[in-house]
Amino acid sequence: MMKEKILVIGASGQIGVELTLALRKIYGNANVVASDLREENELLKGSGPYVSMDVMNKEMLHVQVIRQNITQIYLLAAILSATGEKNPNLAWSLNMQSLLNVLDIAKEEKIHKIYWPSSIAVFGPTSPKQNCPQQTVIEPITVYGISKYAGEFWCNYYHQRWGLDVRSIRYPGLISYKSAPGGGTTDYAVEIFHEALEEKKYECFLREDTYLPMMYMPDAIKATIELMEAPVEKIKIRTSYNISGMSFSPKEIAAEIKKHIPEFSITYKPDYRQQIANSWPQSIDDSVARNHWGWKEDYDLSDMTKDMLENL
Ligand code: NAD
Ligand code: AKB
Repeated sequence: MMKEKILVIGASGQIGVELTLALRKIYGNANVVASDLREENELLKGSGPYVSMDVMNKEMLHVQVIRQNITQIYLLAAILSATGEKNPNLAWSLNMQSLLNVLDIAKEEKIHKIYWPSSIAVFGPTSPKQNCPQQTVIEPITVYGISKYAGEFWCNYYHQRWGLDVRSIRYPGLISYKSAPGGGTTDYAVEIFHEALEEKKYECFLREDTYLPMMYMPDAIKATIELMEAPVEKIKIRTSYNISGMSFSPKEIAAEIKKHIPEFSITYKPDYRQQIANSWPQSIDDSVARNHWGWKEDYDLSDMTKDMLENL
């Protein structure tokens, strides 16, 4: 078997920390190089190599790939939906250029596998709201969604034209307790747990009936690793796979938390993120990922809530 050396870009972020730790368990600490623009996350310290790096600096990225003998890249650096609407130019430039830098270097250096996440944010108001299929009308209205949709086609292009093995998942909103979320519309579903434990109340920035597709982080990590380890002939979608975990509204997650913290209360003060949430599907059809590489989630709303409250 080929000796793998993995570079995780954006390793100090919400997904990066947990994915880096999971990859280190599989491939060995020394074989997974974490990198980020910001400082190394506390949870990563002492667990393996860390390089401070701006993915926009293509030369520096190229040097690191050669110096560290990198064979696989996981690109997680991005600006998410809510922050993206505050600075659309920056979101477009980071989300696109980081991907093009990685794809170009991967092509030159014969990196044999690349992971780049897309998002349910590719879907827009004209996509089906319920059980949104893998292939459907896709007209995103956020700069983040536009960048993810364009990115999907760049991945497909590099695969078709140069045979790069780029794999991708359209993550739903991710819920985790280890590292904080970084400026998304679904972040309320993480904040609510912290506030429930600390303040016994939470003011939600989305309306009570705003259903969104969500997933617990252990499922997202499992999906990512299973997708990356699947035999190449099973990966037939080279844009990005729909995957689904659960769907709920703020009212439903609040009711679930109340089962464990009876004094918890929630109020609602929708802001600009409501419009973003309204443009996304409420649930996702992931039957293609299930058929192609055997995707199946482990956590529903009740399991996730219990586990979050136990671990926070
Ligand atoms: P995050 O914001 O928590 O982490 C991103 C990391 O990238 C940060 O640590 C940041 O410092 C780093 N970064 C930013 N600019 C950089 C640069 N120029 N060079 C190097 N590093 C840089 O984001 P996340 O939630 O971990 O998301 C990771 C990926 O997954 C993103 O592509 C995101 O779009 C996608 N995704 C996330 C979710 C979610 O709910 N978290 C859902 C769908 C898709
Ligand atoms: C966001 O809300 O921007 C992210 C996502 C669904 O991509 N969590």
